[in-house]
Amino acid sequence: MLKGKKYLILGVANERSIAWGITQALHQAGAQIALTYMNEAIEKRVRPLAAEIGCDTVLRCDVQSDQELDQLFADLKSRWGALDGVVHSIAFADREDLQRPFSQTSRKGFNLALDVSAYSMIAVAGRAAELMTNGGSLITLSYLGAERVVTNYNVMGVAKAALECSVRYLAADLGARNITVNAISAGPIKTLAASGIPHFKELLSAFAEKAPLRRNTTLEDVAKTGLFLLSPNGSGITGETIYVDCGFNIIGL
Ligand code: 0WD
Repeated sequence: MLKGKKYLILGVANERSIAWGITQALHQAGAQIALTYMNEAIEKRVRPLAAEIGCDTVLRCDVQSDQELDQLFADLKSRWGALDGVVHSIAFADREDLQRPFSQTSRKGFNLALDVSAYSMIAVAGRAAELMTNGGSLITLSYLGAERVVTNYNVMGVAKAALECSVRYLAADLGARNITVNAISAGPIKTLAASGIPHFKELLSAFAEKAPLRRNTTLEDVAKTGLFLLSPNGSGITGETIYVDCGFNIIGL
């Protein structure tokens, strides 16, 4: 379905990463893929995964650096010329800011979480759009903590709210170029990033009890929706936050 199409994926940290689930789905659909890593430690984990899918475009990019972002897109331009889609699957907050009371959030911690988890989507989208000469699609990953208070999610909830809002403004900005921009709000999945959230295990079991589908969200659930949004099947959807959470978000009492 995606033969000949080219996708950039930011945020594969290991085989449990949501970005890796989406990468595999895109690969199975015939897409060509570029992966990024933020530092040498992550590079060591990403290269073997890239090899598994025959991907030879593995590039460095810490999204806090404008210079590294510029270099990434310059490299992609010279290798590929054009780009069809982007997966932005990156977030970070200081562990301390997820543990102390929200009212004690530091200015530095706030700026860090918002920079890595929300501004980076804008920085990536603007550069990617220049390569999407035939239209394209971008997706990012969000969480219910953007809208509701989830214990311990704290400053990351504020960052996800900014991210979802940025998705709407990006969609309006880039729509005239036939570029779609959407967020997937995923239910909790046990990944490296999730391990930074205190009491994550309890969150998982409470979630599976309450969710209409009575189970936790899987990588495959998210990957299938990612594939849909990034493929021609998602052509009429933009600016949305789509829940892939086994229905958890609809439950009141
Ligand atoms: O329950 C979950 N796992 C959910 C995750 C539920 C709903 C949403 N999400 C979101 C996360 O907030 C994030 O935006 O999905 C996205 C992907 O997260 P993930 O797959 O759960 O986690 P992980 O496999 O750790 O990938 C995130 C990666 C980082 O990993 P670590 O754990 O090393 O921080 O984002 C990357 C990094 O590889 N990353 C960066 N990449 C470039 N530049 C940077 C940076 N500055 N900071 C973090």
